[in-house]
Amino acid sequence: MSTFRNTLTRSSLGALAGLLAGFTALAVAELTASLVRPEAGPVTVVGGAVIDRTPAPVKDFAIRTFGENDKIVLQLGILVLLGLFAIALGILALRHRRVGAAGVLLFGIVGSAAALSRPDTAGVGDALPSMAGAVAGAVVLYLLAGKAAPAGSSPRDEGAGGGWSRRGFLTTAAVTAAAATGAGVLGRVLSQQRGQGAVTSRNDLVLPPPASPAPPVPAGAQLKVPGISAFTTPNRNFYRVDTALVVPKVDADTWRLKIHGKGVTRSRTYTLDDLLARPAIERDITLTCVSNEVGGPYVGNARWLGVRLSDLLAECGVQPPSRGGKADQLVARSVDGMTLGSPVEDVMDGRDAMLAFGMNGEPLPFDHGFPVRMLVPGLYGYVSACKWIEDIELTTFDTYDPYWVKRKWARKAPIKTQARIDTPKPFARPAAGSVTVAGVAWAQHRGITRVQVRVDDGPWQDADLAVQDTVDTWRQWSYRWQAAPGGHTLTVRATDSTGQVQTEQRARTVPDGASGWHSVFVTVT
Ligand SMILES: Nc1nc2c(c(=O)[nH]1)N[C@H]1C(S)=C(S)[C@@H](COP(=O)(O)O)O[C@H]1N2
Ligand SMILES: [Mo]
Repeated sequence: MSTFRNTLTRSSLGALAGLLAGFTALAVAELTASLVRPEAGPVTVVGGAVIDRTPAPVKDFAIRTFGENDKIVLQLGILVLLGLFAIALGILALRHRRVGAAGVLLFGIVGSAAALSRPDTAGVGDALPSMAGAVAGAVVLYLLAGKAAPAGSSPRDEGAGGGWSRRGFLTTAAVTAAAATGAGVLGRVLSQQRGQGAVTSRNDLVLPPPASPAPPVPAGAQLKVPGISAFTTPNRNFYRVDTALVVPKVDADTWRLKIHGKGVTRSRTYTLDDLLARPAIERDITLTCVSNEVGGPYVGNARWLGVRLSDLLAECGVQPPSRGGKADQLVARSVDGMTLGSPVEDVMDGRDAMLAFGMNGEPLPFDHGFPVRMLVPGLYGYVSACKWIEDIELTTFDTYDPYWVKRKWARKAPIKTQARIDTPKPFARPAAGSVTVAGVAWAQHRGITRVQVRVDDGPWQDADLAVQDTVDTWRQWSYRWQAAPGGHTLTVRATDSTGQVQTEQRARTVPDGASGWHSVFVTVT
């Protein structure tokens, strides 16, 4: 009995030693990362490497299940796993100190490998945080295991600290915990300070007045129906989809954009001041994510300020393929190594493809790509809307597959015509009588010309369309329904200006966007 109790207490000492070693490793790694590159921290690089390798259906599942919290869930998952391994290594180290310590080093190697495998790796320096953390963790585990092990229990691993002493163990543990916490906090503070230049550059940015302003949003574009989406999505509510575990903080003063590649006769590099000095265009554009399910939330509309992309391309000598240009794919690359490919033809066909630096009257928020992002009306975000852009390469679809295309998503992805019911909400219980059914419909760059609503299996009825802002924005609609008591299914479908009626055919989001009709079930009381 007492042996059993001894084993139990010793195991918990081992577990504690393991957790402390893991905590020290992470804290030292974060401190090192704050000196090398905050994005090279072990949880960030391992999380990034997991994202890079996540098959499209799993990524879609994560977005469906966790929504925009998917990244937090991923990081928590990594921490929990690390904690469990740390406990196991701690208990192992009671008997085999060197093996336990070596196990910690192994995690350092895994972290370093993950760091070097990221598309945005800045070189071997990125391996440093994980390695430094692992060495610190291994030392802590070796020392603590020595203090926790009874003298002579391990014939081969008799270190200087051999021999169980409660006071020795607890003192070492407390000192370690305090030192690691200090290192971790210092790392956080230093990382924050690194982003300070970017924050200042954003605060100091004065947006130019547009040479080509967007007309005011027509009064009739926003319906006064409770529960309908705002026509212009406020920045704080604008959906965010990207692979960045740490939002890049780019200093506008040192930011550069390079345009180069096939068919570029004059390769050029632009500063933000270069772009701000050009005639600015202001445009309302609705952005949609290919991962948006039918009826889903990953769509938003904003007023963007920026410069015409086709002007810059023309300045660099680029011609669209229809005029003999050699490149048919424009690959945009961000500071975090993301690549997105758009058809050169679409970007230069006269639509308002732009490099934006303003969003709804303020500089781009960091989450949405500060200082500059790309936008192409009519294309899903993953083939057009590069945030934190720093490089544009003209190439061909035959020779280069960007990030998502390597992961089974389509090379070309125009936005599919969609309509969404915003109100009533699913499973709402409206009172019988007049019920307003309303929502939004979008078919960017084609425009919405008709929206129809169906109650149960009844006939399609025309909804009232709100005033159209532009063909590049979504359009609101409403339908006054005389609701009879009981359960009812409301279904909506839209028609775009090409006459194409939104297909009933259900498609998953992979590879080129979801299709099908949005339905909502309600119980009229
Ligand atoms: N650098 C970078 N740009 C990116 C992405 C990304 O992961 N990294 N995601 C793209 C995708 S899939 C979409 S839908 C849009 C979303 O833009 P938002 O987050 O501003 O809404 O950004 C695009 N631009
Ligand atoms: Mo997306």
